Amino acid sequence: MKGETENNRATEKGRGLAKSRWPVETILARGYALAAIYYGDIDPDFDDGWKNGVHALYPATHKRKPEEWGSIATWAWGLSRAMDYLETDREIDHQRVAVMGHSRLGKTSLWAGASDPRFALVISNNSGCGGAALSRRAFGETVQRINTSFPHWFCDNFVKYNANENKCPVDQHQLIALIAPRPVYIASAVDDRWADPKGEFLSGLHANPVYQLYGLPGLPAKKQPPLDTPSMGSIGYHIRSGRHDVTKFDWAAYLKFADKHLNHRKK
Ligand code: GTR
Repeated sequence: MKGETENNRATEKGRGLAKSRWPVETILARGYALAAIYYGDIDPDFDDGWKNGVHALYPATHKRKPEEWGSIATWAWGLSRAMDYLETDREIDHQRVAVMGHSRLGKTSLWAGASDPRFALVISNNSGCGGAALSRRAFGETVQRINTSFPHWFCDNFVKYNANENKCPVDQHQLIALIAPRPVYIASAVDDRWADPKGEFLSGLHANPVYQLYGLPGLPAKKQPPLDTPSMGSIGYHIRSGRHDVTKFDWAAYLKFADKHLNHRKK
């Protein structure tokens, strides 16, 4: 899923600025196709009282309920609609589609993967709070912080857990577990403390019991691996050098993980 620009709206000026995040030639050379979606086309990333994006197609006939979709769920819904299309495209092997997103779109790819089992593999790049990071650690970005900065991202019920994470009956390892038995990769960056790399690792680790119910290995690393050293079972994880970004190192790991699980060369 294509990431945001500086002011969260696509502009001509911003076109191509993040191209280092998209090593298209490497991806194609490995035998994969790549489709990118601009998330603002599904639901623009600002709080407008649910009037823009696809929300306009679902006019409110009732008062919005506290469990109704926020923007992250809307973006994930858009990914499922893209999958509807991919299922009709004979050039695409729709049984081996991976979904990948960075940051707020890493949160989105996890939710798309959890809610739509047609995604055969799920990748979260530096997704942080509301993505792979455990909320209960309240390290870096907290539930209160994210709900304050981005009131449109989650359903209104999430606000109940502002500075009250322990009252929430679930945490993000359960989001990872919802993807089981399908493979999921969680990537952190060491300087991206806002996203809580340790909390991202722990949610992978604590999803293991569910993968084990399927007889699968889950995440092999029992403690956070050294820098730049991916650990790959049915759950993959790495913490790489550097900041909040998507780099060649990240893609090399994703391609290796996809080769391992999607086995695309042996048809
Ligand atoms: C930050 C936000 C994070 C992350 C990031 C991004 O401002 O606090 O949760 O999603 O934006 O999407 O770039």
